[in-house]
Amino acid sequence: AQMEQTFIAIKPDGVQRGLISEIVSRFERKGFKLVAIKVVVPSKEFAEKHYHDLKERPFFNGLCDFLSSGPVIAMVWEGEGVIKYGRKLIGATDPQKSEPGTIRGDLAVVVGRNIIHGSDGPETAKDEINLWFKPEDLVSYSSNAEKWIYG
Ligand code: DAT
Ligand code: MG
Repeated sequence: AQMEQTFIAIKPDGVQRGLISEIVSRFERKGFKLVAIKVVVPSKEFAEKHYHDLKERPFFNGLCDFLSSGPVIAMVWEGEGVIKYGRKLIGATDPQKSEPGTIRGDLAVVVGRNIIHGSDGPETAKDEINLWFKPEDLVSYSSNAEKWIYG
């Protein structure tokens, strides 16, 4: 594996439920590195761009209304295998099917309110980071823990 970056967002339900620190903590304790973070209320048009792959699905309109209904925590996390493993930390799309121990498994109940988004592959990660952030928003730094996390 090599260093990679993924886009993670805490959706309006996660923010309103007071789960920001809980979710950030799971990525942080794992050993992944936070390189960008902001609070933003996306417009409906922006939500439609973010979810453009799903525009033919029946739930698309409600999904975009929901994402734009309040503050979202938009983040970029970096680390070896962070795209794929980030999805593991998050759990299955439908919280009824997410394993206990995952973010959705532990903290959410229904698919329409599953509290967190994570990029599903290298291409979408790049596209989503570019949609939500400017290149200069991403901070490059080395943490003291890295030599203990990676050896
Ligand atoms: P994920 O968020 O796990 O990447 P996805 O990209 O397939 O899942 O769908 C994006 C979001 O759309 C998902 O987090 C919740 C919503 N969604 C997906 N399937 C749904 C369904 N059958 N009914 C209602 N909302 C759904
Ligand atoms: Mg997805």
